[in-house]
Amino acid sequence: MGARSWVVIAVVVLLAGCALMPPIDAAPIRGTETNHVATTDYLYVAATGDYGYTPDTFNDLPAHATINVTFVDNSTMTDGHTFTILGVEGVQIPNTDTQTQINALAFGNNPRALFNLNVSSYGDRNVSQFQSPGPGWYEFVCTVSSHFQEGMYGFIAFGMDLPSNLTLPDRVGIGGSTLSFSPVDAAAIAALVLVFVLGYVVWQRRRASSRMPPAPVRPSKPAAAEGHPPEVGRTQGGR
Ligand SMILES: [Cu+2]
Repeated sequence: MGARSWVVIAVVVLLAGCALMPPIDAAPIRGTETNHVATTDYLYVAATGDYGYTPDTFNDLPAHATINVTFVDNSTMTDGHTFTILGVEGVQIPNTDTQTQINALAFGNNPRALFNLNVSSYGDRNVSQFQSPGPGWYEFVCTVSSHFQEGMYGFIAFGMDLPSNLTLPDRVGIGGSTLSFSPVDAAAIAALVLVFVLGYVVWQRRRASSRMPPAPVRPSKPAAAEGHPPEVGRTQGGR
């Protein structure tokens, strides 16, 4: 075979290779994949020091999918926390529910909880997974004694968004702060601040009044303006 033939073969092979290769700058083909039909998804949630979760709402996670959960303890509470997705669909649990009622929902079988993961101390991090149900929304709670009643709950929706009329706990320092005030603490702090402010105002007034000389008596005689400072208490006729 001559050199010319080799060149022809090389060009043919090169062209064939290019034809078989996918175009480099073409957009990735996503097919029918959307959030709703993903087969796996990841969820990251942290327990906070104010009896909260960050985030405390999850919208539109895929239904019928494997959900990988990472649960982190960002609180310094010594009794730990749980991330427990209750099995009852489309219901907000009243926050007047007792611990016994919460335990029945979380550990009973009517219906079974979707998922549970625990953390026990600050910095603790646990990973697990579960199969999400069909479209619907659920409440998740902390089952550690009294944490739910303190407002440790949130909501998660699969294959849909959460309804807009859910009430989330009104917490101080929501979003990862480890500061927390009970209503009694807050009232005590407010009272202290009030006492301090009142004390300061009274002190300022006393200081001002003790510094200020008695109001000068303005002389009515024009002569006073010519270099004879008026003497308080002396009458005009005394000169
Ligand atoms: Cu908790």
